[in-house]
Amino acid sequence: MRFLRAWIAAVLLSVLGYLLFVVTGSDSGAVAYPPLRLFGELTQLLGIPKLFQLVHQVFGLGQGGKIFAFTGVSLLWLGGLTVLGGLWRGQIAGLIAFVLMLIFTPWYVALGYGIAFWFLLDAVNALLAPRSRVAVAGASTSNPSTPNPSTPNPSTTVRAGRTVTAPGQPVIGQPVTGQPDATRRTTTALLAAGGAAIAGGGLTALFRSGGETAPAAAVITPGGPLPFGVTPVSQWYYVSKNLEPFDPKVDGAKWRLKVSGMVRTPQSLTLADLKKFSPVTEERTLACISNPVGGPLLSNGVWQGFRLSELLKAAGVQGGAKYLIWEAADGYTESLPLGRALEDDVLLVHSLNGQPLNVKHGFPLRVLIPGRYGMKQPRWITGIKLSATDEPGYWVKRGWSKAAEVELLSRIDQPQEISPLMKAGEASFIRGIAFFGDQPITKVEVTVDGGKNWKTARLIAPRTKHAWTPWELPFTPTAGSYQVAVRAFSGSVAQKEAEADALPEGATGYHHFIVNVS
Ligand SMILES: Nc1nc2c(c(=O)[nH]1)N[C@H]1C(S)=C(S)[C@@H](COP(=O)(O)O)O[C@H]1N2
Ligand SMILES: [Mo]
Repeated sequence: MRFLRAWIAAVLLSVLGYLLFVVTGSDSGAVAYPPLRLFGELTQLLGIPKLFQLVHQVFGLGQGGKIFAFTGVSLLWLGGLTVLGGLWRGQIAGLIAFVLMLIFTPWYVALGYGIAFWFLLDAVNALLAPRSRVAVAGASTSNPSTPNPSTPNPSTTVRAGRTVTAPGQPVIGQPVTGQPDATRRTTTALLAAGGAAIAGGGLTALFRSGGETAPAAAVITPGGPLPFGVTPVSQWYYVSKNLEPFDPKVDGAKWRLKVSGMVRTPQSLTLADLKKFSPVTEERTLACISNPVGGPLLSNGVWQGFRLSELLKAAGVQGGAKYLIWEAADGYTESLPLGRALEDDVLLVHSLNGQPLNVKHGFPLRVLIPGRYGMKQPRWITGIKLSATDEPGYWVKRGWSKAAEVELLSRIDQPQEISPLMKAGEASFIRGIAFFGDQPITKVEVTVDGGKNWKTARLIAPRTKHAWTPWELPFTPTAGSYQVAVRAFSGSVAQKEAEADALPEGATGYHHFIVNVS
């Protein structure tokens, strides 16, 4: 019972904290949500390459790892508070919670939650605890051989302002009937059920987004084919360090892009101010470093924005500056050597496929750097800091590549890897895309016999040098089993054949699978 009450208090604390977090705006770092902080700390641990690999080997790929991590965190958080509240009364439990939370939250958050837990626990105990000798005796008779050390001293359960004997309650000292107060029981049940419903509902909401979300650290199993042209926003791949409901919802009216650090004229720009830079529209492919060979974590879109170099010119970069540090509304950070940042292919974009960026994909402004994986390109940016020293980015600190330059890749989309369908004697094509960031694809080869023979595919010229290159090879199969694979070239650079996991530098190896034709 004590543990049930502690659990109720823990759930109430979590729900109230979450409401506070939402009301104060998830993009203000001032009021953090401790379970999320804990999640951040744990993913930092999971970013340790060996540990990451292990978790994914044990728990499978894709969404599994993230759900595992979040479930673990929830258990740790709710379980931890429940144990504290079950063993100690409010003041002590709150104090211990405060001290433990100092490990992963700022002191003022830890303090607030410590105090809140103290009061909530006392309140829940006062409301629901047995408050007469009879009830206490009842608790111990039901378990006579193991006196419960956490059962409060009967005298302390009688609280000021509460009547000890309510109508219908057994009189103190009377023999135990084993019948706890029905009202209290109902209240407990209702509160517990409500708490469970809220906790359950919350968790469901968190994962409603289904198989789409994955940390940069996640590996996803190959999915359906990619549309070869522009990826509709609704089908655009999505990866975030945040659980999707916690992605920052930036208020466009209040938003400012701050340029600070080693600049002559620090800037604070509104969305309207961005219009003064010359507009650039370009089709570009974006890929996640955790995309496995043949995986779905890459998309191709038409972006609209302006050149970072123009903004930096306006701010006037000082002599000693060597790095550009990105700041984002979700606390994500990344950095880029200044030399790369000044090249005129680095864009700040506010639109995708003719629409303003939506929340998921970075409203109001995100970074595009050709030749680098998505992790180098923050969304929801709020600041650009010029610095003499580098600051490793969010995923870099968690074991991922520092430069995150894209690997030369190619993939087969038709037939699909999952349930490949080809009919004997029917004239068809093997199709797919190849991509090498800012470098051109010059040749794509396809084998249908496990690599004994390679045929050159026809390339469909990409509309821009930063978009993927579609390719196709006519193929009229006869009945049988085919080991198909693809490999791409960029001038003298050949796609790596050696298979490597996505962590830490991005996956390599040929996309290959078996097609049975009948
Ligand atoms: N602020 C912020 N920017 C971010 C991330 C993030 O978690 N927070 N994730 C990065 C990663 S790992 C990738 S692959 C891309 C994904 O962008 P998309 O979901 O719009 O495709 O955003 C990048 N930018
Ligand atoms: Mo990513």
